[in-house]
Amino acid sequence: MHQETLHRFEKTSSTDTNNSDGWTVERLVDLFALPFADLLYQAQQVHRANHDPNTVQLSSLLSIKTGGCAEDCGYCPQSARHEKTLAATHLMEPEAVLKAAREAKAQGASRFCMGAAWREPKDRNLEKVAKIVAEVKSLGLETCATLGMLREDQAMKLKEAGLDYYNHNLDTSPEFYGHIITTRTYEERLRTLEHVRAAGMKICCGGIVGMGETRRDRAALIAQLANLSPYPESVPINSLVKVEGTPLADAPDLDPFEFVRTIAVARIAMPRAWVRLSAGRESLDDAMQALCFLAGANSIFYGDRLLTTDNPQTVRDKHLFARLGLRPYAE
Ligand code: SAM
Ligand code: DTB
Ligand code: SF4
Repeated sequence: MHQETLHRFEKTSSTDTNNSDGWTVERLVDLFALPFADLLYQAQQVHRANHDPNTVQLSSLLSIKTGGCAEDCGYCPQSARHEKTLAATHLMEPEAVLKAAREAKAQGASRFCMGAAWREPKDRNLEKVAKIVAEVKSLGLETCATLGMLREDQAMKLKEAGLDYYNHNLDTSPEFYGHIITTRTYEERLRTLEHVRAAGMKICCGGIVGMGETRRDRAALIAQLANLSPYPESVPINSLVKVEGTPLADAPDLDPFEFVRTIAVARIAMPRAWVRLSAGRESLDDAMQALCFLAGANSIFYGDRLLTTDNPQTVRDKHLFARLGLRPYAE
């Protein structure tokens, strides 16, 4: 289907984003358990009914404030509570952020995502970020930020500044969550998502697989996401990047086919979302990435760095897109 037609459809159809019949964990576990070919076939059908299957959206990331974070997220190299910690930086100057945003745009990114290692932003920092957001937006890029927990008035300020998406992940199932993070609750995360919605922004919310969770946990994460009403417009599926010095540095490897299955189940449960093949592409070979696109991933992080770790080089992604006949999404 042509992209323009799809977008008109997106604006007029709201029924499929509400999931009024709900997704149970059981139903999603059953999808996970399908033979691989059957699962991918279903995911492809849903994908093709809702998206141009040869278009992939490109989001570039920048860490605008790195390290020294008060939270204890077990996967994260930016926590100040782990054995090895990254040096904490100040919030970047607007001009340096804009330079990175211009470069991302020149490389073909359509969305620019700014990340800060905060539990929550202080009001004076939020003002600074809001100004940066307005300037990035004026370059003609979609904007996204991930700054930790937000109050509703803070979300309103970001919306007024021109922020399109707010990223705040649920990370894993409610049951497994306490094994990974103890300094903020699942409920608090859900509350931030409510504030983002109330402010009228789009939600970018997903999680991480490969942290030692079970398949049922992966299904339960997707159930949480899919049953948000409406479900997130953007769903990043990260594969754990194992960073030395973090508690999860030695987490057992996850079978890459299970990662592909997670993407397929997310696609089936959230037909219209951008499902992003997110962190962890450095450890997936080209064939595995192609399977992720077949399973319904239609967005990637694009650019040589994620926040603090490496991502595939842009030249390599351009080559992969050419080999697969994929085009970057452009509005
Ligand atoms: N501090 C803010 C917060 O946590 O909400 C924003 C930045 S935080 C780094 C954004 C997300 O990056 C986390 O929620 C997590 O899902 C993801 N992330 C962080 N470290 C990761 C890792 N080592 N592997 C995969 N994903 C990771
Ligand atoms: C998301 O879900 N993944 C991105 C983004 N949202 C902010 C972050 C991935 C971080 C990977 C580890 C790092 O580079 O520090
Ligand atoms: Fe801090 Fe975010 Fe890292 Fe958690 S994921 S330690 S909140 S930067």
